[in-house]
Amino acid sequence: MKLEGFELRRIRMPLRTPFRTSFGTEHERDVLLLRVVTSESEGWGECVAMSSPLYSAEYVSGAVSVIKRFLIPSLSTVDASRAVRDMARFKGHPMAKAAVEMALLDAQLRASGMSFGTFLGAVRESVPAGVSVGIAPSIPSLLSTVEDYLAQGYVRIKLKIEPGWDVSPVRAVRERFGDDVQLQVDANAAYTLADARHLARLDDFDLLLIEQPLAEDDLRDHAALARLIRTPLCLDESITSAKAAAFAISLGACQVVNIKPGRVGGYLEARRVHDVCVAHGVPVWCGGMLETGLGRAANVALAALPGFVLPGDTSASDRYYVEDITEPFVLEGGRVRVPGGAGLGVVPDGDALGERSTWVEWVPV
Ligand code: OSB
Ligand code: MG
Repeated sequence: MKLEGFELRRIRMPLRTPFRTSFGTEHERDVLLLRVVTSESEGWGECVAMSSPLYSAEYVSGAVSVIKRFLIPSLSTVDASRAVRDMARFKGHPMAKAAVEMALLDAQLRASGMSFGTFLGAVRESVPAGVSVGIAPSIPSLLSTVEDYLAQGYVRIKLKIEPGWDVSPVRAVRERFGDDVQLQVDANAAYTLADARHLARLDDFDLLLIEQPLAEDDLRDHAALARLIRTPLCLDESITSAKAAAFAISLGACQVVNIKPGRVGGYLEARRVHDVCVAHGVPVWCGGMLETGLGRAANVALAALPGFVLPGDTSASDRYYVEDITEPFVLEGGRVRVPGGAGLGVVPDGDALGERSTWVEWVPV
């Protein structure tokens, strides 16, 4: 199988409702898609970098640049694991590398007729769906959003928190919806160890976990915090590789791990993070980055691996977008189905892509 080139495309995906986190408010997603063309098949990759470097150092225009200038020219083969080794000499840029890897894996798997799920080692045909709820303008508005998601069947609610929006929204959700709702919070690194006493107030609400309370590079402080609170500590931003996961676990910096393929450089590394966590008895769940149906298809396949014992941010398409670019992922009894077709098992709709594209460029290999 010969590599012919990559089509890079940016599409504009307006979010159904603005998504506010401790690092900013997203109104629409500027998504970079890759379509790799080989002599035998095509494959799709989605880059999860956001417009601005607020969640991590990467951003869409930077990803476009590094993919064109360095990653594509470094590739010697269609084979995805070989490509990951080719790209490894360039430092950083895991989200850009993950998008290239995803496109190659998809092309390779479509050519051989195998699904992402089968390739990765999925053991379930569907996965339970959680939903990530942004910081709301008021408590009543938060409660009506959560009520709507629970009515749709989401089996776990994650509240975004920040200083000034933490204990009161959690208390309000518990008081209104009861103790049976699986509830967790995500701070996106908005606190410091000096907030430990305040964060310990969340212990009263029987949360599944608190996600990334402190800075990305603050593993020692996370370990110290874990000794000061009872709520299990989960890391997102800090887990940049399987090695980082092993280190964080050995330090006592987390009891749970959020796995996002983009953040760790791809699905192959994501599977290694899963394996390391399983070996240490650490539960994992699949995070999200507001993906379109393409990234969602791959995430849902990953979330079907045996160590994913907590519901992920693997929501239905209509949680994010009025219209997805693929067949929409829908909630069925609180679960999302793992596609069974070759590769990702979904393809983007040509018309939808055309309408949403803001930029396209063909890069030959
Ligand atoms: O921290 O998990 C996060 C979205 C964008 C960037 C970071 C995060 C998130 C989410 C939403 O929480 C996850 C999703 O539903 O895709
Ligand atoms: Mg997070």
